[in-house]
Amino acid sequence: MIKRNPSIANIKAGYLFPEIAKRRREYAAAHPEAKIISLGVGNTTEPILPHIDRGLVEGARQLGTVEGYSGYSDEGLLSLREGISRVFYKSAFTAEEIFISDGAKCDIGRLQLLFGAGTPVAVQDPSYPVYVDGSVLIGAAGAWAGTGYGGISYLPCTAENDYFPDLSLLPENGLFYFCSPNNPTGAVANRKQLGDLVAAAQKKGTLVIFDAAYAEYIRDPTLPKSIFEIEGARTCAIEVNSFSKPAGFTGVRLGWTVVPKDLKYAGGESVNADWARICGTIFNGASNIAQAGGLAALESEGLKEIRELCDFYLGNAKLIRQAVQGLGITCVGGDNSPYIWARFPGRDSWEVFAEILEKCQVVTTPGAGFGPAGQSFIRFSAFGHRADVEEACTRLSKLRG
Ligand code: PGU
Repeated sequence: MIKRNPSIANIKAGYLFPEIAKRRREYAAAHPEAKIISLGVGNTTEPILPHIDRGLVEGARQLGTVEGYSGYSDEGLLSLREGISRVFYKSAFTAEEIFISDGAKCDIGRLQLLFGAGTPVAVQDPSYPVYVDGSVLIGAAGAWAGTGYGGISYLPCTAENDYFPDLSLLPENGLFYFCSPNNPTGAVANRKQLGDLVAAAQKKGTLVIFDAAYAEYIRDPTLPKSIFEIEGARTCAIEVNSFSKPAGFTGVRLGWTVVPKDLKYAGGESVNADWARICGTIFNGASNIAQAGGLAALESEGLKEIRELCDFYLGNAKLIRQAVQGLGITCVGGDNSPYIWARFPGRDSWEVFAEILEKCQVVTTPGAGFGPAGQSFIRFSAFGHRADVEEACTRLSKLRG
């Protein structure tokens, strides 16, 4: 028989979120009367707001007309690429530097094809598990471990270092995944920190993959929403972003990746040209209906709706944070991000997850799933209907004592 890709054997048993869903199902099967509330996976719950929704509906309707019909859209609608550049990057990028995707996660997975198995990879610890699992799948762990070549390193980003890594640990000529606002801690890097990151990346030849999926949750106007607000980032960074969390497109599927033309490999070749080649080969473009929705989202009414939707989830985050703090539990996040990161000193995070499920019938996410530094933490997601979040907050008081 055919041999299994050895990289798959190096991946952790199950992807974090399906594992949580499995535990929820097991609990529900054993307690059919329980009304379980999820503050677990960061999945949007509120209806898409009217202007953006009309864009989606109109996009679908157009497909039923001779004039409006469209087929494959390859790298994405020109108007959408230009619109993203205008709205989020002050038109600093040409349309050829903005690639429309079916979501940030999908591009995070595909991006590693640019670099291959031998590239050393570093991640913030804790961070979104796809950075590590995706790197393992491409072969960055396993055979390379301990050889001084390739491999994955975890850079602690905890309260002790203001959630910002020791930049001397950046992998030389490697990749560094950086997410701000961070999932799960909610920490947002300030302008000085991002400036230091760009300077260190340039010095060490590190390419930063900057995940800005939660940028629209930033409410502090002094905090940067994009790494490209920092001078020099064009030569050392790629940014992934998404309509999922700001516009409620988790199921619609639409995102984008910025690959500047100034970004070059060690040999001087264009990363942008390679990314265009990869996307053209293994990706046939995002849904044209989703892109019509994206266009509506970029109009002024759409942007107002994005603000409104993020404000709603931030309102949930505030309630959760108050409830958790009210129990005397230390927590951060929730002010510029939809996640609350709560500390349970000395406890195993899967055990705390089980306790919260058992006592409160509330699903959370155990911090250990985001990396070693997440042990003893729980992530609460603020994505939920208001009544459910309020009910969950009331139930959390059962953790007292
Ligand atoms: N980047 C970050 C930092 C994320 O947290 C998520 C979703 C994504 C990208 C995915 O964006 P898409 O554009 O929708 O692909 N994180 C959620 C959902 C879990 C998952 O597996 O993606 C979470 O709960 O962490």
